[in-house]
Amino acid sequence: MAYLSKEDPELKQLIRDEADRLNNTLNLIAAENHSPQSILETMGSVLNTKTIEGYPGKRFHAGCENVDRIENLAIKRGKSLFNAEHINVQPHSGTSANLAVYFSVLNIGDHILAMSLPHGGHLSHGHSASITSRCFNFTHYKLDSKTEQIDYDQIRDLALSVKPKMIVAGASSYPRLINYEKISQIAKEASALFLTDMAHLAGLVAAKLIQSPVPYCDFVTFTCYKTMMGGRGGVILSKKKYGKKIDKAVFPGCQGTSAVNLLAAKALIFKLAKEEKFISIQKSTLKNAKVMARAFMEKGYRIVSNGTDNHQVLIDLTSKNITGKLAETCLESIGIILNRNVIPNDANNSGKVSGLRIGSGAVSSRGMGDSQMRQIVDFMDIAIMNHSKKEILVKLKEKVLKLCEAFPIKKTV
Ligand code: DSN
Repeated sequence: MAYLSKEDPELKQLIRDEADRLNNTLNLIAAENHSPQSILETMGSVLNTKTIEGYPGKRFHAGCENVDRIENLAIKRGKSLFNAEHINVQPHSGTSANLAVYFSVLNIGDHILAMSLPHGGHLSHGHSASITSRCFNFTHYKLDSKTEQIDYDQIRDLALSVKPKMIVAGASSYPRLINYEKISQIAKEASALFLTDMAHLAGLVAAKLIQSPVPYCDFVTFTCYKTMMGGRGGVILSKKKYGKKIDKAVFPGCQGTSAVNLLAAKALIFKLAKEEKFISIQKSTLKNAKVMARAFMEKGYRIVSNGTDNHQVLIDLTSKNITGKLAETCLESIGIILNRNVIPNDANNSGKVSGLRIGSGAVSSRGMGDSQMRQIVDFMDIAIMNHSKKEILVKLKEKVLKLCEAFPIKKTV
């Protein structure tokens, strides 16, 4: 950062502080990951300059010969990685991608059936605070209250009674796998289109470790920075017959120019995702989540749905006499970074919630394995049980730092 150091040392120091924070803490945020240095280089490159309204070969500004090749490379690699008939790599984010899918084939006021946010769904799946709920008429399905897993009969009943134009699967907080085939059958029976938002799962799908929704869906959206480990931004996969509508909905429907540096980072991560290093990080991500879930259960914690099939573990703190908010703050004080999370049928509706969501992606990409996961669970348990005892927290912070120092953030996948 030689130029930044000279021109804005204050800002440079803030960026350095953030790099130190990342290195010196354990990142258990399920929606984050450490990207390879080559992704950071690509995002910070001269590609930042170009304005690219339109699509390769059909732009509204001159000088696109190189960026056309970059977008085409991202398209080719993304289609091949996910075995998709059509791909649009321009969405700025997962929410932009979902909005574009809705607007590509639906009219304002149309009905959509999606997962309720307190049961794991995302804001852009029709939460009342999201613009999606002001444009479309959402009905939400909930999890089965006993298994805390998706209740496919409930989805079918709602689909047949509400007759939505679209059914949305996918979640931001759901530790289990989704039966896409079953939902696609329900969608067919109800004459609804089927969108899966696999933002959290894209890396695991790319590594072919869990079922891909692509064969079963009309549309699949995802972001590139969670398990996918790439740069920021969203992607839409679709059946070929919706390709033109999707492209029109992204540009000019929902966005102007896209960010070429991010398109290039997408092209890069789609290449790296086929390599053994990426696949082995994804394998360890799955294993590490299971190890943490088991370790918490052995210590008497209730884990929502009693386990995990992906990178997430959702802990119910109700019996531990601490809110999600207080646990999040206490863990942050020892260098363990995660987020409080609402759990299904959360009794704590004060905004402080009863759950913690943890994700195994970032610690796995640092190279940590079974024994580090068990150590992390030990640290978390001691901190939660002693959240008001400063001297214990100070000692834990030192131990977390030691663990971080043994596993520096790697610069390559
Ligand atoms: N969807 C949000 C999350 O899961 O935390 C941000 O990506």
